Amino acid sequence: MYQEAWNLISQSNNIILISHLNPDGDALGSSLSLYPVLKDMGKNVHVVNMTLPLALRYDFLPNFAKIKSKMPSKCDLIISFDCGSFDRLGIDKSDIPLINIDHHKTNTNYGDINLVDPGKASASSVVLSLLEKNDIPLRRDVATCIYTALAEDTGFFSFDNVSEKVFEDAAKLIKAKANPALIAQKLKERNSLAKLRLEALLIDKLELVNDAKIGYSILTLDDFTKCGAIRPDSDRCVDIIRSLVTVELAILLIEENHSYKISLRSKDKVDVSDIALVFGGGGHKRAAGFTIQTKDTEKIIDNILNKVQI
Ligand SMILES: [Mn+2]
Repeated sequence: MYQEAWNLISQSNNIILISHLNPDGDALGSSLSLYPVLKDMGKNVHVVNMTLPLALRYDFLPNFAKIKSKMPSKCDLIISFDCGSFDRLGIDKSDIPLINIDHHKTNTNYGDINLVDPGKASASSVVLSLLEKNDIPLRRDVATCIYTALAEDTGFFSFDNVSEKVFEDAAKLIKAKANPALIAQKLKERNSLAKLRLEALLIDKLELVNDAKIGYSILTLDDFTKCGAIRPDSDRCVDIIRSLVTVELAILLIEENHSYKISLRSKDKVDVSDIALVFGGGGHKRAAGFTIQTKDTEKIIDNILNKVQI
């Protein structure tokens, strides 16, 4: 598969690197990590994400400013990153060949070539393997992107996807001059006041059920306005709910224009990707999500609680 993917990349000239809507560090880091490599190979490269605005905490990633929210007209290959299903790319179906680079166990294998390895802690680790198998030396800008993605998807080396291999990969990236302290500071210590206000509101509205083993909260569009917050300010807010000592399952409902986005997190008893799959979403064992076209939050919560036994 890796060889087949590399052959297709080598034969293509106009390449789009695209990641999932509401991108996280893995989505942006893994897609940006291939940009300098493909440019060095003489390709025309476009980095696309259909979300606006992007979270600014990722602005230190090399080539972040190159990300556009529009598909270029000329293209002969699309490479998608960290995206479990085609609809999460936010683009129309086309006949353009697609390489799907991912690590979600719920991935629907929607690519013509699928480099999907659920054993990897991040999509960027799949990119790292692709580069290593083709003897591409690790440049500092590439290492920074891959490390950022790996650090965020492992909760800065604290989640249960952390293994010896993760640290081996991290060591290689640091050897290639990725800067762990700087990356951590850029990602974790640049919150806006609006985000902190949103987090305070979320805690204020927190509901606990099942002997406080399940915690859920709701952020409405009004809440965002009240706090002066924008959508990326709610990234990782669901982790605050999971951090409560009794909570096994954390649920956060975030209102969108015509729907609700539901984020699910678990400690060790619930596989939240199973729940997300029931509602047409996907993800990992400890982190998953889905979108639902209703504004009836009571019904959403009831439906989720009916699927869980803890
Ligand atoms: Mn990921």
